[in-house]
Amino acid sequence: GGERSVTFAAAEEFLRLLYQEQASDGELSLRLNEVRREIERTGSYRHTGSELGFGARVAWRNADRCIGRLYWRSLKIRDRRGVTDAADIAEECFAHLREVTRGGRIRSAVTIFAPDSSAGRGPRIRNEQLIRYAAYRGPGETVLGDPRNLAFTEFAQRLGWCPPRRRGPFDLLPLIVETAGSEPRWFALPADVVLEVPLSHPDLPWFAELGLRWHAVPVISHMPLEIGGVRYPAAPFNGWYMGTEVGARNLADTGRYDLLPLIARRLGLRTGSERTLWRDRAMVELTAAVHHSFDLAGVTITDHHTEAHRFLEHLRREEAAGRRCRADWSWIVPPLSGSQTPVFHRYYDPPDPGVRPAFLPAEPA
Ligand code: HEM
Ligand code: NRG
Repeated sequence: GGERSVTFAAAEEFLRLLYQEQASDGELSLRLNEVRREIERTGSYRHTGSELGFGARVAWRNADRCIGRLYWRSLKIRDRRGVTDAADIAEECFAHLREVTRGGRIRSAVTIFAPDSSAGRGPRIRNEQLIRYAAYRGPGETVLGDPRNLAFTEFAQRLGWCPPRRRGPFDLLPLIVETAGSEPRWFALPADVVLEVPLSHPDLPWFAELGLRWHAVPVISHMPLEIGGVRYPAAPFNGWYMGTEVGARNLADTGRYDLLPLIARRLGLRTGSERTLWRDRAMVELTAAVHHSFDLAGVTITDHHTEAHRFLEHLRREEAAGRRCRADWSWIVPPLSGSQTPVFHRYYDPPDPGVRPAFLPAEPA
């Protein structure tokens, strides 16, 4: 399964959007005829470079959970549709990381591998992000590492990946690539493609001794990209972090690193009663430490106050362009001090799962 043919209707809807937004009408009918014949003959069609670029940028523009959409036009496209061997795909993911990290001056990019077609399934990256930390069970109910990645860590081990001799809370997981008709293969991330930031706090000297860290670049790698009816199952994309993602979620959620009780104790807060707001106070200091540390390391990061204003600017621009901008309130509002940001105090055109081009929900593993 997984092979698919493209409907002309989906191709036409996309090409009309592209020509409406950026080209003349004369060429549209020519291109439509060409694509219609190609679909009849092969069951699919090949996007031109500019169609691919426009499609990927509009998929970002359509990402209703993303607060960072103001810069959707600046997405860099890495067209790697011709790369099909698993080892070469892994190399291209590493090259993506090198090209976007730039010592901390992060830029946004997407690498697009082969689509699903009647000729066969495109490749899949089984990681949810290119860079993730392993998780190990025990003793008892405890977990070492990022509990979110327990199942993935076990999967990697079943494929033959071995954790480092001394297991730690921030061990890098391997990349796992699956190509049509083959077993998934794992590839260790070369050390030089992963930039990490050790966490310290501007006024709390003990904070650095906690040994916390996080990786500089989030690269989501499990969301298929769909453009004009064509589905690209491997299209890893990245921007940069907003501090709350790390400080108020990854390191704070009870199902993740769950660090607020530890930090609150070190802050000398009374954790016996919820009403002292020890969780809230620890979350603020942890997120401030994330901002401070990324700044110190010269790594691009944004904060939720700045980004909320930028997002409202994005809404104004989209409205001025005569477009509707859909947004998912529950994802747009930051997990810290929501009501102190302007994105909290309004509603949005609601998400519509049928909108295309789009980054689609991950396929079940
Ligand atoms: C989600 C910020 C770039 C597509 C998000 C979220 C944040 C965010 C805070 C919510 C994440 C969460 O709560 O887990 C940013 C920032 C960017 C950026 C600061 C800096 C440039 C991008 C780019 C793309 C993108 C380049 C695609 C080309 C998405 C998508 C989601 C998302 C599809 C939803 C992810 C999901 O459903 O799990 N973004 N983003 N973003 N963003 Fe962005
Ligand atoms: N919360 C996730 C990342 C989700 C997407 N966030 C971005 N995307 N900033 C985490 O790893 O914490 N991006 O493309 O920049």
